[in-house]
Amino acid sequence: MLNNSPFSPASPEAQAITHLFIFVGIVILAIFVLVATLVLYAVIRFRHRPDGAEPRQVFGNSRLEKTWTIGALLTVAVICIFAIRTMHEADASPRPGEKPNLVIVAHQWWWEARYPESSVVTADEIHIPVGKPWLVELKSADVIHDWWVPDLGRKMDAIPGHPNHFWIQADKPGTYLGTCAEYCGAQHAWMRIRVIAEPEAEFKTWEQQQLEVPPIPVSGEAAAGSKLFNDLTCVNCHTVAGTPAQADIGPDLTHVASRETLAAGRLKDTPENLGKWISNPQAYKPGAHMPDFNLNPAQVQELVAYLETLK
Ligand code: HEC
Ligand SMILES: [Cu+2]
Repeated sequence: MLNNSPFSPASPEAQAITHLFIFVGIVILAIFVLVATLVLYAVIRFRHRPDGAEPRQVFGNSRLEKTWTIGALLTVAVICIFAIRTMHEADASPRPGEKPNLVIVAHQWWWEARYPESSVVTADEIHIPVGKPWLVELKSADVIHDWWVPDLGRKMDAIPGHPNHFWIQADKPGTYLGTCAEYCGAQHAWMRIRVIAEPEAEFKTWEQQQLEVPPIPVSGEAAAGSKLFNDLTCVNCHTVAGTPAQADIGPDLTHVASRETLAAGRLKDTPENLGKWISNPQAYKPGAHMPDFNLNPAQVQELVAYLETLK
């Protein structure tokens, strides 16, 4: 059915939620049909007639009243039992002392992803191995955000000063899309998530590649760009492994050229778009916390040449 919706669950947690959603939907539909049928019946059966005769007047029927009171109670109780069961399946709490496999930090307006075991750091595109339940610790660097990748399970708020935990798991390889689901300021709509689930071997290859420290270019435009990157204030906000740039106000750029998108899904990651973004980020994400540097075209070209070496 629809991809990236509550109808295409791709993990046990998402499946539990979908089953509850469908079950409650059926109960609601049954109640609606019952009520609508009774109303329709009453409208037709007791409609105004030419002879003006009144139907028999009834004042209270304790058997009927008891039936619908108990019926409603039972319905709510059954839904409650299913809901509690789903909460257990979709929201299992970590065992005490269990370390997260992934730490996700929500920022205005992008997602930082840290892999504590391998020390990989990336942004917006989160790779996971297929079929493994991973414990995620979710934090916020500024305001309340909300993690939501519908295919992979529950929504979870990212609250400043209060880490939350959830499980992430994908049954099949693929790219699962999600987005911030709690209004968090100007660029909330461009705070997209891509979860890329890969077979273990591919995941390990990706991890190894992310751990490589890109060589510092020594000649040509890329070298000039690398110098510019240090001289301009890029280093105050970004990290590039193996260089003095070690800040995390903006996404880690160590492997920016190996990502699919830029600025949390706003642009496809191509050399041309990299140039457009650094020329004027405010044109693409007004309000984003990266200033417009009024770079001249030569500077843009050099910076892009440098950023393209960061595979
Ligand atoms: C004041 C902090 C700040 C400075 C200075 C800064 N950036 Fe950024 N940068 C950011 C933030 C924040 C983002 C994420 C914006 C968003 O998606 O909302 C970003 C995003 C980016 C991206 C996209 C990365 C991705 O994975 O999507 C690139 C490339 C980039 N910056 C390059 C640069 C370059 C080159 C410079 C220097 C000319 C620079 N930045 C200076 C804060 C900064
Ligand atoms: Cu948001």
